[in-house]
Amino acid sequence: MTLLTILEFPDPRLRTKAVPVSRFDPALARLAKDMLETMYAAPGIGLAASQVDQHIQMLVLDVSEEKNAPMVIINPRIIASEGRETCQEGCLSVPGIFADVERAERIRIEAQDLDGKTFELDADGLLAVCIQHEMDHLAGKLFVDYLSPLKRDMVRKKLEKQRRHADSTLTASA
Ligand code: K1U
Ligand code: ZN
Repeated sequence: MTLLTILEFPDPRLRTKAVPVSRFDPALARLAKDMLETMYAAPGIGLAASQVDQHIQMLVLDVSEEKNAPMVIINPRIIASEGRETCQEGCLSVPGIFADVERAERIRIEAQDLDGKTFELDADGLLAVCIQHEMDHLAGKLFVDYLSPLKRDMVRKKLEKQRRHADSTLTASA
């Protein structure tokens, strides 16, 4: 099993815009597999390639209860959307922080699979929220960007404090 390192806010690499995938080769399939393993281990329900410092338009997700419905979505494009809905979101790149974000309630995307085959997918509920959250990552956007600058700065300070505490705990036990 390969676990990839997940970049954390405010790492500037999370702001990189992902480029479209053009080579559907075994290396891409390997990255998708490693991303799924990293997502399940975190644990999370989604992961964008940008979060593991691979700036290509690929995301993985599994919003099933049983964690037995992995999906790999490449070069996604929202081709229709309707309604607005607010949902509480978390992010593996912003650990321990949860905030309400308003997004489209239903979306239809066009994307490609690992063989490069184009498909369309209708999504609502958690699936729609998760796809939009991961597509934001591919555009270099984070869910904390929907917060006020003041709240975002509070999040940054809280994460810095968490990291200082984790570092001092590690030093004390060394
Ligand atoms: O992109 C990410 O950082 C993954 C993120 C996806 C997401 C969650 C909630 C709303 C929108 C997008 C996560 O998976 S955070 C962890 C999480 O939500 C979760 C973890 C374990 C069980 C259930 C949920
Ligand atoms: Zn995220």
